[in-house]
Amino acid sequence: MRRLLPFLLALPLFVSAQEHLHMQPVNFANVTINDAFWKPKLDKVATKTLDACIYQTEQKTPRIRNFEKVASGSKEKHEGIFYDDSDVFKALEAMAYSLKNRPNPALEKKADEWIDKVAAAQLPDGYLNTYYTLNELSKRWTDMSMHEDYNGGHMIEAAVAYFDATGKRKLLDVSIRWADHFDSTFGPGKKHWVTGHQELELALVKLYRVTQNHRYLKLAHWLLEERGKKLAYGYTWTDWKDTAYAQDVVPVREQKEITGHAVRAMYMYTGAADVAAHTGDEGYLLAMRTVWEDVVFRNMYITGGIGSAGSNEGFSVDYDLPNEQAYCETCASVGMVFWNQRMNALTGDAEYIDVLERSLYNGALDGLSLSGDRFFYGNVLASTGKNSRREWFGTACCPANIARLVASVGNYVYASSDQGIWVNLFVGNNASIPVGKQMVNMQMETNYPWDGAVKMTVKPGKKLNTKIYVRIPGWARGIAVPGGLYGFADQDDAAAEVWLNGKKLDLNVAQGYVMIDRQWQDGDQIELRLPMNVRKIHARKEVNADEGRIAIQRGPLVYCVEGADNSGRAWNIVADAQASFVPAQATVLDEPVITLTATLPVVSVGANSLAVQTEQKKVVAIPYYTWCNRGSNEMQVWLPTAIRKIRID
Ligand code: FUB
Ligand code: ZN
Repeated sequence: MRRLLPFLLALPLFVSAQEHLHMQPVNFANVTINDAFWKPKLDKVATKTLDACIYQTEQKTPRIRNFEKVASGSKEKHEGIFYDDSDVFKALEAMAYSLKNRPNPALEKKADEWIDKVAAAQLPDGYLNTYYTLNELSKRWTDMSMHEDYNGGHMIEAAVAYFDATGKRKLLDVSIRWADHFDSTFGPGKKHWVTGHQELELALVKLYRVTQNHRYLKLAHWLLEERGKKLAYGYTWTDWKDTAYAQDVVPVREQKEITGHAVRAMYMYTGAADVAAHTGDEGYLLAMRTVWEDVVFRNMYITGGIGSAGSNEGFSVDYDLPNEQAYCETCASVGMVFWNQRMNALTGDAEYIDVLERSLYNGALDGLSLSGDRFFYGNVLASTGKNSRREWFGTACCPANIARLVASVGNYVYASSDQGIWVNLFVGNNASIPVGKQMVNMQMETNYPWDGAVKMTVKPGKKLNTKIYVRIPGWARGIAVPGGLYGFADQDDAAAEVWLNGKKLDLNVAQGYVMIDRQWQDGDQIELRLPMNVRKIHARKEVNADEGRIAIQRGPLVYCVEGADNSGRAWNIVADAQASFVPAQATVLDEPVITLTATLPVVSVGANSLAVQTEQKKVVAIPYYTWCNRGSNEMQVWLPTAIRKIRID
């Protein structure tokens, strides 16, 4: 028992068999991040982002007030938007993760205060929704588009996270009562329901895992099965376009194409993958792979962002990936991280982590300012200077979403099973990883994403025969992205290297990993050396927006040219194919970065305004996620390779 105790203590409070998973992601609570890239971001979320969320939720907007009104029996109406409750819950979830990373009694007190207010707003039958309770209770559960389920789902996610972080059950009990209320109203032999904004599905699986109550898993499965049967058409969705918008045209297991609202889609496929992890539903897996290919092969930005159209906050037609008009919501990139993690765990294939890494370091991280308290809702890939990071939004789904993702980023570093350990992301950390019945300590030291050297020291405590799988990113093997939507425009023969205790190993890569099978003992060392040459990328010819242009990438980071480093201009630069970009250490505000500098043709209007002139100038590119932190100014990710594509006005 004494041997088992550290293992039990290191596990999250709840574990459940997910029989059909290839491996289980290692919970962030087991992964102490201590590197120079992510650790300051975790700290910034804890000190700045959460403060911003709390201030906006409690003081600047009526979100908390709505709960207080319900609790006090006030006759006042709901203020704000019908899905505002969800922002309270998402902020609570981020607070929970942050408390686990760095205990903070004042933050915990604030969370407890909010939870008391939420609990006081619950009706005796378990219903909880401030919009309907204050405005028109008799109409509750009459309109599937009204996010009652979405709000409930976010409450469940917050409850599970807070219970895990603090052991306190109050919000969990509220959520159980809410879920029981939902379960008593909807389900086989009861009323039909198609979630208007998917979210509850994945949340119910989390509730199942913590309570071990099978009813919640069945309910999640049932909700997924309700889709695509036209149950909401003519009732909630009155236009066929709306059914595509909500991924409700055909049943989930028959879906082949990505359609509609990007965040809805991501949350739904995440939920479907979670259900499949328990049920082994092959239909879901096949459908998700086909839809995933449609996303990644034809509809994803180079930043890993998705959902190019503002009209539906989602997907339009294949290869329609405008840069200046990109919608590319932060929440959609967060959803890409969720879904790709699940796909990796179901299949054991690292190409999902390639996509996850791209979305995380680029599309998602761009949503959070370097100061930690400003946000992007949409993440354009080109700007004429009209974009700015904002303190908050009317629809404020993104701020707390990026906060909860960053605070729990440790979730994505490792996965394990009784067969071994999978190293997915390269983040300096000290981790306790369950392998069968043994806990393995793993220390990772790295200056990634700036440097490609990753040193891992393995300490199993007692000798252990097992496999360690080290991901070799696709971008380090000549694969810019799975499926070839983007490809490298240049040749680079530098290859990744894996060393074990000072001896170089053959690079046999299967499913994106190098596997090392041996008897491990304390102090064994794996070194990964990733080639960090600057790479030029082009898009498939079908992507009109990127025609005649290249993007720049180094390691997992996509770069952009911003006016702040280039005399205010970013649209008058020609990146000829021969240009060579030289890395240099620099800072963007207080963020240490590697910038890339090249001497390139820069076009400007001559003194007499009658002619243009082209001069060779030093041009600086910065990591995309750091742009627009020095005010609004021009920016481009895709640089023209010919003068006919430049803009000098
Ligand atoms: O509807 C709730 C959230 O608001 C969605 O996920 C976002 O796209 C925004 O519309
Ligand atoms: Zn959002």
